[in-house]
Amino acid sequence: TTKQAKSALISVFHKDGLEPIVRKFNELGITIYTTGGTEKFIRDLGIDCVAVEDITSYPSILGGRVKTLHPKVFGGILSRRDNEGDKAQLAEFEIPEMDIVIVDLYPFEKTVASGAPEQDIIEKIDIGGISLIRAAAKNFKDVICVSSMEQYDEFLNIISTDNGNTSIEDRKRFSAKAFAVSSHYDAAIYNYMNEEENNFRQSFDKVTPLRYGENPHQKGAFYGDLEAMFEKLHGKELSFNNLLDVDAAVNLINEFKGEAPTFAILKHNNACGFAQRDNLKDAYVDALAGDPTSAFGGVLIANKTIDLATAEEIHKLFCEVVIAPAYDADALEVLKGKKNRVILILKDVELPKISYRTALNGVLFQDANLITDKREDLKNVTEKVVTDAQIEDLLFASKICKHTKSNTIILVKNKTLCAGGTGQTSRVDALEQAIAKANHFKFDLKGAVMASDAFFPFPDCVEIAHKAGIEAVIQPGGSIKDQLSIDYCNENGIGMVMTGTRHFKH
Ligand code: 93A
Repeated sequence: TTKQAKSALISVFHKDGLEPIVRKFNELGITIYTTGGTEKFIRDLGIDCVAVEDITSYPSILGGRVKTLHPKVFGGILSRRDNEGDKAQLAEFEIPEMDIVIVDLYPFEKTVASGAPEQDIIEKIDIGGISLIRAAAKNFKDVICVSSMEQYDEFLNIISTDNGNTSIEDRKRFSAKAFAVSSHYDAAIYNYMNEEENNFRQSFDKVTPLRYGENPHQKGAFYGDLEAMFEKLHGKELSFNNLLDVDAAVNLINEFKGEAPTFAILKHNNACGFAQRDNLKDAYVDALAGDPTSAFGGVLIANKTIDLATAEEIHKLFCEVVIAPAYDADALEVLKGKKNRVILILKDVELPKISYRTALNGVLFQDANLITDKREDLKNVTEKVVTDAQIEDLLFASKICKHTKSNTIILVKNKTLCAGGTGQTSRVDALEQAIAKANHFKFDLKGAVMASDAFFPFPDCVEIAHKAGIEAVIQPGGSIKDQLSIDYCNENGIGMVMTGTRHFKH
């Protein structure tokens, strides 16, 4: 059905392009209702109009935040023209019908792009305008909604062709466009509010094709900005599996930024060697001693500049990737001695605070695990008070534990990883794997400490640990049977601290 428009509400931020429409309305005898700035623009053209304040008997308040948000405005937009009740209520409350709604929203995106301060950006979140658009678009049976300057020409054409008449097809098409405008507008606000996620998603625009995926028969690619994180100095292309290891390595070493020289060796995303010493060479040598078998073909990462002495040690090992914040020139020459060895500088950048991974037919999203257990978080729950030196080792172990696949148990002594149990289906298995590995590589576990990524459901772990020589334990706590583990520790002189924070990693 066609509709003869008799009234229009105009509230536009940008006044450009409006003049011919307003003149056409004037010519067709269409009554124009309008808001402050738009009213001035129309009156300056010498054309008469009605201010919304005159309908609402209410001034624009809160510095313009509330100007059109009123039943006397929205009633006239949303009323169903074929509904007797609606008609009666418009008459009762003296609400004028609106047949045309023209809105140009506050320029939110432009304001964000201009680098304006947050306060200005927030003020550019249009509330009244977006509501006018939604109301008019909903009532497309009776109202035509012009929600974008792009549509002015087409709209002018429509009303000029048939004396202000609009067809239902036109109104429905303009309604669809209105919802495109409003959803785009809200998505822009959402993106602004979720800055972190937005920046992260933008980095997906860059693609690095990979030779293959996890296995040679799988295709692979990396979506992200590797250059923002690394400077590659040497070596072959990084593979899919290298990238996963590099990710694990970077996240792990990030926990030890600014600490004494620390070296980690990773295989299959878990640390198999890890040590902190007064100098980097010793840290590397002792990390390697933790599990020289696994280290073969591993990914190496240091928290300090790699010097010549360290490089000479590393050069004896077949390893895929070496990562460090910097390299001494002579050290770099030594490391470049193997053609394929990838040498990366890890730039001083913040790591993403969120994470995504595919699951089923979608994507799982979560905040990154940003909690690092600290001295202040520890609650000593046993009669035995853990010593200062033990606390150092416990926190050290907990940081490695946080970056190891669950279920995990990490055994540490004197800032050295003795062994870890990784990715086991039971915590007891993880512990037994760790003890067996430590024994195999001839670690004396007497006086070592244990970290667990989650609570102990039974006292079996502390019992096994005690028998292996472990003297202090760090764990989140929270099991209904915590007390059984605590009792066992008390009977056997073990110290235990609880953190309250679980560190699952899957
Ligand atoms: O601050 S608002 O969200 N509050 C309102 O009630 C309202 N009504 C219309 N902004 C509101 N508008 C917007 O004002 C329109 O979307 C348009 O961008 C602008 C037009 O204001 P003026 O006619 O005073 O220049």
